[in-house]
Amino acid sequence: MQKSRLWAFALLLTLLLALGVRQKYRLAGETPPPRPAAQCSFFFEKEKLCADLVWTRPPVNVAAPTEKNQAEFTLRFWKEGLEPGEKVAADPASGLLVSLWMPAMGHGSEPTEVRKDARMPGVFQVGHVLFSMGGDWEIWVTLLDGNRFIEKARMSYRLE
Ligand SMILES: [Cu+2]
Repeated sequence: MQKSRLWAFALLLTLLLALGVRQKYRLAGETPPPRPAAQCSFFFEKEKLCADLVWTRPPVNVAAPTEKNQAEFTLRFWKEGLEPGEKVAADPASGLLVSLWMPAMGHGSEPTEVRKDARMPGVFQVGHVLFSMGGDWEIWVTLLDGNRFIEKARMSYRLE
């Protein structure tokens, strides 16, 4: 009597464990991998390309900004590697435009200067970033192939 109960218990436990393991695998299989868009400042859907922005000279909010108030940042382009979370430096299309836009007021700002870092693949220095006023801005990065538009992506930026 006691022994058969023990067997029944062991069988039940085995079944439950097996089910649990299956469930775990099924769930893992169903969970979509995190989209790169969530991990980078700019995500280019068509090119499956990410770009991260790092300020090297952060913007300052001044009443009448001039040349000496200009900000600078580094743009690093990358693609997802084979390992999860792996970032592989990748050069984007041949041309790159970076522009500033204030959507609420429908105006832009002065053109920026984009310079390719010759030593490192996928790295660009962007200078002459001059926000003409405080508030909510967008930074747009446009990929070009020669003069042909490929795609663009934006990042929100608030200048306090
Ligand atoms: Cu404005």
